[in-house]
Amino acid sequence: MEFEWQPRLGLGTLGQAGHGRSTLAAALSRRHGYVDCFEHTDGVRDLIVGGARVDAVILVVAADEGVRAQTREQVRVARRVGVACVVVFLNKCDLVEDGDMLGLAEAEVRELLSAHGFPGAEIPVVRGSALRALEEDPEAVEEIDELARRLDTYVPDRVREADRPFLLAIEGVFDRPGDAGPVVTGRILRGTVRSGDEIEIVGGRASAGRVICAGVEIFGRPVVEGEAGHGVGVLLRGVGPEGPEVARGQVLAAPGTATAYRAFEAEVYLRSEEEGGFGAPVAEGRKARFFFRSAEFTGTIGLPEGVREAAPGAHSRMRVTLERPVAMEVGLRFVILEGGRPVGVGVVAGVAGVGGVSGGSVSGGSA
Ligand SMILES: Nc1nc2c(ncn2[C@@H]2O[C@H](COP(=O)(O)OP(=O)(O)OP(=O)(O)O)[C@@H](O)[C@H]2O)c(=O)[nH]1
Ligand SMILES: [Mg+2]
Repeated sequence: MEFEWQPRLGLGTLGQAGHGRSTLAAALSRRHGYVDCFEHTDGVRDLIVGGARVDAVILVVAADEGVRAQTREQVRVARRVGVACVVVFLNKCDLVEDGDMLGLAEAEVRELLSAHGFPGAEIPVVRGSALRALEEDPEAVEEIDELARRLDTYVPDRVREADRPFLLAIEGVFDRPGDAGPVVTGRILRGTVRSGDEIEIVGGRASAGRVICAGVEIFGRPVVEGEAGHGVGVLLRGVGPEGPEVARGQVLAAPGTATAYRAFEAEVYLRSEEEGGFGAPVAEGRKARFFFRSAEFTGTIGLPEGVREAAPGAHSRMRVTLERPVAMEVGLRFVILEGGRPVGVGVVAGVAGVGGVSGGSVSGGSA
């Protein structure tokens, strides 16, 4: 075959339970490399808890049933946690003889995707039968190949972390005699940093502002450049008393590329008691610790309009107000801690101005 699918992306399958996620993942993996089948029935939990980055999801919709409740909820959450790309596989077409019905099912999915801010009109919808493909039916196999081709052409290549704007999560701050300013240590999450670069300090208790990188070190040795993935020391010039201060929990960022917020919306999975989570439902107004990147912050949990409690062992939506601003963006993951134990995992789904989040509720079902 001339076409060759490279598993260059984080890909997962979503869809209503029973619509054929596992069968499709098996059919696609067998011919074109690894595709992750989110294992939980609701799929939403995998989007929130799954550590691996998901570049795109294949939304599996059984043609004989069409869009169902889980399909809707998954599309909503996928959008909220920042999944950039969706491709649809209209499965079980072997069960549907009526071409009009296939057209209707396709239109329904496109409409659902559009309602949540995905480009529903242009998203590829491939019709097929994962089960027949697994049984080596040639026509069904060709449909799977078509799905792989559409994934290859439609889903953009992942941007290398090193090619994105510089971002470092500050883990430590040290003063050394003879240096022009403090040395900040941490891991470079994105981009690169070099001596002479202008850097913005964002978030945290300390006042933020712009400083200059006066040197980069790896294991205490000066280097020309630090790159995404490296643990580095960054020597800063221009930090306090007149300039900004610097502390653990802030980030260093390329100027203008990071913003700190106190209030944010999130999609959260609270662990069940058996998983080490809360023993009882979490009420509105409860305080907890939120761990972002390299530090913990105290915050207050808010719940959607009309919701009194968030249940352990389930997915919920929250609006959190932190005591101090943290650099964040949609898609950023965090852990909720209680007495030092991880009791929940969340993904930032929306942000609002520092200190001034406008009135109340977590936004509803549609985007
Ligand atoms: N007729 C037909 N049946 C299919 C097709 N794909 C999957 N099935 C059947 O549908 C049922 C569910 O398929 P799975 O792949 O287990 O679905 P799933 O979405 O992973 O479901 P859960 O993991 O149980 O939530 C199984 O009995 C499959 O054999 C298909 O293309 N045509
Ligand atoms: Mg399955």
